[in-house]
Amino acid sequence: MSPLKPAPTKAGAALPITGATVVVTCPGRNFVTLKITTADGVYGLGDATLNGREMAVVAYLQDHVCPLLIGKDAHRIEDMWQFLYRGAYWRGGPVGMTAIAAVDVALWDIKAKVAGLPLYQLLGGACREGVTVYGHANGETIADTIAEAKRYQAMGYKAVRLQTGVPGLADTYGVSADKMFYEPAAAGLPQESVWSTNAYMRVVPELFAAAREELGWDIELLHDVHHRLTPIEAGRLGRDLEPFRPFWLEDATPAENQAAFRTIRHHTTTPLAVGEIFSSIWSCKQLIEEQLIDYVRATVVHAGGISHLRKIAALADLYQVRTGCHGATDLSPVSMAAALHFGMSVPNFGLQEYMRHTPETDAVFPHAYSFDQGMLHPGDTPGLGVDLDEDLAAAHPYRRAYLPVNRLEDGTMFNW
Ligand code: KDG
Ligand code: MG
Repeated sequence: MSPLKPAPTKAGAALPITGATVVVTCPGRNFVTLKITTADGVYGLGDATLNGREMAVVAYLQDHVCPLLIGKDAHRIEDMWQFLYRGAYWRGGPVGMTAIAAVDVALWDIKAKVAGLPLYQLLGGACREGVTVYGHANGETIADTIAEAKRYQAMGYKAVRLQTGVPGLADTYGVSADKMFYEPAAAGLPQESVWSTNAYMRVVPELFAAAREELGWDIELLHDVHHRLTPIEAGRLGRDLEPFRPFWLEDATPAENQAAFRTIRHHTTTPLAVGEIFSSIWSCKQLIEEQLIDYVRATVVHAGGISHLRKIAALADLYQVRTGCHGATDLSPVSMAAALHFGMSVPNFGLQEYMRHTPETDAVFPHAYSFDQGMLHPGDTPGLGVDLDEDLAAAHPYRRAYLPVNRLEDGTMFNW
């Protein structure tokens, strides 16, 4: 363990970076972690995991970013962000922005450790008692899905995402045998799924009708379309779900074309969430400024770190758009902690996704955050409150894994 708080130095003195290493580990699934060390012995961690393309970020960091960090002042977080973003000339993109995010989060971790404060205190302090989260209930049938949702309700969750098998399809996004620790990436070549919009559009309203009947109205219900619909289909599904008051409908249509969300908005009052694959503010600028969405799901690890996500949240706040950060299992506990410190401190927090990590993952990344009555709290440990057990990490070497791909019933390549 590095000292959490070094001997006091002159305020404003530089804190030179002396080391930057990338740790890849697979305690059941792959994680990439950047560790930045300073002359005082304080170190910070940043998540750099990009599911299915992990090694591209490893190379970006090791070959191009880490050599730039040595000797730089760890305290100059914004300047470092600008240096890496503008200095690459080739701006944006998921690989580069994930690498920048890892540096940014590691530097915030260092700054907060040096200050002796949990990170959210440096971000303006707590705006709320904790970060309300949603869990994932999924099942092959509607009855199985509702039984899972009841399990979450019993655990104290106030919000739950519902995903159910589509009759006639061999497998469906979001449904897995391994309920609590759902992980879509698998070893070997990408698994090929088959998709039917027609069958899907019929089962989701049935799921929500049954869920309201059995779960009541006090729990928030969410659903992820996972980029599968056209704007007009999304408008129809949103309208069909309106009687059941979903908290949000996520990734209803691919969002490269931000203006497409006007069509969905025109047809439904179901709240819309989008953005887990966004790399920067430019991916959601129009969506926010035209109030085409209600929740922006951009997250620390894939959208440039805490510094950049705060800019997205500040823009969103002007337009009554709230945050709804991605928090799937492919975001490591380092990301989860960063999301919690961010979520504690932004005024327009909405809801945080929380897919639990396995005990194997939690052992590699011991952390201070904890779940209680539907909320996560980042804890009061200085910094992010997450560590990395490097010996244990080394015992779980990288294993290549791919996310699935998706085809229509006639074989046409589609969105997964
Ligand atoms: O790696 C892909 C997953 O992060 C993604 O499929 C999970 O859509 C997802 C969600 O909402 O958690
Ligand atoms: Mg999603």
